[in-house]
Amino acid sequence: MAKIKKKVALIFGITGQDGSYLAELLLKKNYIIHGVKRRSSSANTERIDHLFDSVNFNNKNIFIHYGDISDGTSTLNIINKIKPDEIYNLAAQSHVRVSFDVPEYTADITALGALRILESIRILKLKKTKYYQASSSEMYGLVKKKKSLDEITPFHPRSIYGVSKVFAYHTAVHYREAYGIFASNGILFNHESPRRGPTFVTKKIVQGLVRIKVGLQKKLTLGNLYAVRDWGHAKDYAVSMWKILQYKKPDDWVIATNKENTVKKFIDISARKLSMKIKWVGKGINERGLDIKTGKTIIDLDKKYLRPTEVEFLKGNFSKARRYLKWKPSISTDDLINDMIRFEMNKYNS
Ligand code: NAP
Ligand code: G4F
Repeated sequence: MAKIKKKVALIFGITGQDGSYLAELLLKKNYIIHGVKRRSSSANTERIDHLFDSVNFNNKNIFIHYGDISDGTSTLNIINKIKPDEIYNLAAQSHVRVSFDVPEYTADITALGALRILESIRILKLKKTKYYQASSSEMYGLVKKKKSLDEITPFHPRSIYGVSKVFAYHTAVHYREAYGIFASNGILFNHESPRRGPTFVTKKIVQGLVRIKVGLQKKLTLGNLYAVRDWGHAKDYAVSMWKILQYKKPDDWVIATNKENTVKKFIDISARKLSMKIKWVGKGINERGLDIKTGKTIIDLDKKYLRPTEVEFLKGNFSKARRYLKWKPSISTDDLINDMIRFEMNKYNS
């Protein structure tokens, strides 16, 4: 019987939240996976270490390469060596607030990084290689009407992170139109998980409240409590990335849950699940959350967590993905929070 050739995927950003879930998924789908890791002073592979001894058989299906998407030569060399069937570009300076502090660096990685990968595909004439761009709901930025946003809603980014993602989005569309490259955008709304980086708001809230609960921390300091986000689970969103590249043609897709919550609501739900009840007092930057049982302040605000320009409202309409990709979220925001709390509590329940 003829042997079926395994698909080969190359993941830029494999050490990140999404990269780790995507790698897990593709290994289960029998892919050979190559991941690009940038050099850092610590190992920084904790999100993918488990893949080397469980899902993977004798480490023959997953390979890690040193590289950096700020380095066009290394990016081209890696792509040339592997000649993958699918490239997932998940690499980015992905923190919106940090992009106000390091705008030039953010643009280099988040915007030009995408261009470097697409140029490599073009120069190497890899006609069969499909490209996935991790586009973001941050591109919508200043929305005119607080309604579900879709593939035709105009972009008005509010940070250099958002501006960089708009550049990368249009670069993918351009390489598709100009050179016929199979380049698709997943416009993903916020997605979280136990593996979320510690300075993103959901992880900061869950980690902070759990540490307060077990007596390791006194209070949690945050920024804007009234921003609205559409929070899904990263595991579901990894499935959408794969589906986007399996679709018959390259296209652009909104991936979301179409549910909205404020940061404050996320805190209240998380606290309730931990049997903590919060009473909110004060206004503006002086607003505080008191633990009803003890009367002590457990949440306060600091201007340093506010952004010069905020994205106040994000909710996504994923009808197109539901109809054509047969994708829909399977994990509710409630279960996302349960998953995140369970993970944090397990650190202290031994
Ligand atoms: P993340 O956890 O911050 O992961 C980012 C990944 O990019 C990490 O593996 C990081 O490596 C890597 N990276 C950073 N700079 C690099 C460079 N110069 N060269 C090579 N790799 C580099 O982000 P995520 O939440 O998984 O998100 C994945 C992608 O989706 C990002 O592009 C993000 O902007 C986008 N996105 C995320 C969301 C969301 O809600 N999570 C929504 C829409 C779009 P280190 O581990 O070394 O830092
Ligand atoms: O968790 P965040 O930092 O996520 P943000 O800015 O929405 O960006 C995330 O989602 C994007 C998709 O829309 C991705 F493209 C991007 O890579 C990233 O994954 O902040 C969420 C909201 C913001 O409105 C922020 O102002 O929470 C508010 N917030 C309030 N206090 C805070 C804090 N955000 C952070 N990070 N830290 C706080 O203390």
